[in-house]
Amino acid sequence: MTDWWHDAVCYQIYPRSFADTDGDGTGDLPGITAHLGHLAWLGIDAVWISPTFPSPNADWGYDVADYLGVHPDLGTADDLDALVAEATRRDILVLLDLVPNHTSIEHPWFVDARSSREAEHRDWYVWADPAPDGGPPNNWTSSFTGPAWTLDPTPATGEPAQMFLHNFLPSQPDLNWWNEDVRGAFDEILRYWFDRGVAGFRIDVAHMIVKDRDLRDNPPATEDDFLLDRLRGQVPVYNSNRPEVHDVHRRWRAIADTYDPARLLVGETFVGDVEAVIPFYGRGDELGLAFNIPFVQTRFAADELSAVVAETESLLPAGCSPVWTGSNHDVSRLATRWAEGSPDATRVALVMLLTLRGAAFLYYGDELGLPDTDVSLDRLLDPVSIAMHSILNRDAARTPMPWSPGPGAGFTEPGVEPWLPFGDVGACNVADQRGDPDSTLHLTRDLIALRREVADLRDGAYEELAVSRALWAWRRGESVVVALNFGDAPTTLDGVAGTVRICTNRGRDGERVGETLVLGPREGVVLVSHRPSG
Ligand code: TEU
Repeated sequence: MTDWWHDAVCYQIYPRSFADTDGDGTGDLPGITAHLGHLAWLGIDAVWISPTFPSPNADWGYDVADYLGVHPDLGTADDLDALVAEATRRDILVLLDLVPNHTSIEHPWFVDARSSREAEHRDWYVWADPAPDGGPPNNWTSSFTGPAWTLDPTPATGEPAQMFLHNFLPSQPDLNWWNEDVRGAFDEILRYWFDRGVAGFRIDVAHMIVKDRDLRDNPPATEDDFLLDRLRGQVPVYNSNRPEVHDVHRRWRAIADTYDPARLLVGETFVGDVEAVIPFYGRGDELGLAFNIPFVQTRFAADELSAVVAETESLLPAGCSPVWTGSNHDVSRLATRWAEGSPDATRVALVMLLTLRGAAFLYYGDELGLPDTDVSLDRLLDPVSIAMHSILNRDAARTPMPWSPGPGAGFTEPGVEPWLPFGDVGACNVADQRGDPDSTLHLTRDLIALRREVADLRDGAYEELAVSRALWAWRRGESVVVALNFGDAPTTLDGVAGTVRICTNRGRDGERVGETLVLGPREGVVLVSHRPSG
């Protein structure tokens, strides 16, 4: 039997920014529950909710202080149960966001760990003596730049101070995944949520959790390396993507597979090339899906995107599905980053995401073609963006969902200042787009509905038909051809026939194509042949 996620359309919710029901300017879990109707109407199979756990919010929830709780800003455990129950009633699965690489500095495990070298949880984290000169024990840098080690003040016991490892902020100490008790604790965390009806987890930095046991130095980056590695000046050979991480993924998958339906583990496998993404699927016995970050980071050009897809398709083991996404809470939104503000290009991107083989993840607002919001330096709340504001603005993609035009945007009560500023809610909102059959929202919904209707869009093999700088066309199974024109000039594709079921220019829906498909500038077409496969 095929697992449910192979062709699923999932939807990432950044919970602080989805809908605020208690008028404090911050989104909450009842807000998500209240808007499940929107997601059911869209045809979404599952939601991934960015961290919901108690957290001091040094990294807005990605610094967890209690893996079994609910952040009071977002609601209560009962609110989460109610959300899962209502989602289940609407056939929507709920994925939470697990952060196993590190905890908050305020997690009771770390509070205990730093209290003494003899503390029960000391070895749950990665500690090392400083180098003889007092500096860090090795050259590892944090993913957020700067050394990955912080000296912890001498414990009250008077023992000499040691340094703890943090691959992210100093307030996010890395767990020690060589410790069997850490592994056991996370087994229990998985089971706890799976037993409560949670359908799976997005796993934060899934590739990074196990570190080199000997803490060896990383080699320097060269010109050929991944951009982030060049910025950090080193390739994270020893603090990331170690071979032993796969043991942990297999262990989690074994737990996930004991549930019915099987629980999904979708990894944030933040690696620089496609070849490195594939091993996270194992032989179908590791992560159910592994995010394809190279695809997200590829420029919006037919030849470049198609190359990533072709490589992914050629390397993935049989029975495994790719997963495609264009936006998330760490990058600029696809409407801005890929489409550079062009609504037509945004629509082409949505056709691409929703018609490639595999699972698709939309980020809240993608269904509207929502662009980034210009969040000025004085309004930034993400510490990483504040520190790196000349090159990074993660808050630009984390601003409130525009449900309607006017004060409050349907996100919060009129007059309430939202936690991050609104964008131009008059220009882009759910209510207006619901009323307009030509809108990007209706396009997204119709694409999802077509996936349900045409079996080849769910499980038909991907076969590249044509690629140039501007044109990318592929077949799905016997009956579907997708053709996207990324360019500014019209183009043609010969040798295809069928009915235009969906065109980004909706006026062409229903057009019959005999032999040659003509594509206008920045136009995408889903053509279904007259022998539909079901
Ligand atoms: O992201 C991991 C990660 O690699 C990114 O932080 C990336 O390096 C950064 O955004 C620069 O572009 C995950 C979460 O998605 C992110 O929100 C967290 O800040 C991070 O882990 C730490 O938990």
